[in-house]
Amino acid sequence: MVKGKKILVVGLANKYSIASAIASTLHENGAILGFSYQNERFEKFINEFSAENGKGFTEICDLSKDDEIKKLIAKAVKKWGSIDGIVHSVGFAPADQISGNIEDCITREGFQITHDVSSYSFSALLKEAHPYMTENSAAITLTYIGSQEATPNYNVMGMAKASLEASVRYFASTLGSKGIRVNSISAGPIKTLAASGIKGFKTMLNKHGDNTPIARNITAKEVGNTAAFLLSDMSSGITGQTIYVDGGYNIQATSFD
Ligand code: NAD
Ligand code: 0WE
Repeated sequence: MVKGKKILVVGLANKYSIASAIASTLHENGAILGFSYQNERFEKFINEFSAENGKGFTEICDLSKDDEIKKLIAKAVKKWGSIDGIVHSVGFAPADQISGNIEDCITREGFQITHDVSSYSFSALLKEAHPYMTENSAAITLTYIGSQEATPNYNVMGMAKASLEASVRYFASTLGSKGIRVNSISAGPIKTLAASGIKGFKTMLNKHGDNTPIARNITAKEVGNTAAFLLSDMSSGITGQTIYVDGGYNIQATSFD
């Protein structure tokens, strides 16, 4: 499906990361992977993971810094000559921006940081990488239904995800003629590092699982499989979309039971 494709994976922190499940599936399907990580804290894990799953390279990259994004893409181009795929699996909000009522928690600085790291970073990557992306290449990012529905506590992240989904449409629109497709996966809740920092997450996860058409939560592996499809030529007719991997949760109306 993605055999021989050179794919850059951004947003791997540990084995629970959605990026980890995506990278394993890509590796199992013959892709060559390069990884970037946010800071030194993740270096050991990334190097070990890359040795087992990558056959590519690893590079530190704080996505809030333009010069680090430039260096990352330069490294990929130096190693590979061109790029066939990008996985962006990154999100961050200061903790106070994703807790309580929006009118109490939103701040100018919190809004700016959340949108910078969670939305602009995807645009920044594509802005830098697109000249080196091949015909039949693809980029994906991860989003959440809180972009479309006012979800308790998700707050400023929801606003940033709405911006991220819009950016997918804008980049898909102009990069399509160059053979580059851009899509997002809207995943149902999964227990990861980012999620474990959220109070009441476990209760939410259980309720969510009971309220999906498939009567369970989705797995990171299921996101990985969809990611491999979207990065492969099997999805050549799909661009600018938000693909829901949420067990069908999003198609239901509010239950009045
Ligand atoms: P995670 O904590 O494993 O991954 C988040 C990643 O973002 C980490 O690798 C972290 O290092 C990286 N990151 C944060 N700030 C960064 C910066 N300034 N520069 C570079 N990297 C930075 O958690 P995850 O749940 O795997 O999250 C991945 C994506 O999936 C996020 O976009 C998240 O919003 C999305 N998502 C998660 C869920 C869920 O329930 N876990 C559901 C839907 C969508
Ligand atoms: O996108 C996310 C979580 C992203 C996230 C998580 C944290 C926790 C630690 C972003 N920033 C931070 N900052 C921290 O300091 N998800 C889709 C998972 C998630 O987060 C929620 C959810 C769900 C689901 C927050 C509130 C309500 C639901």
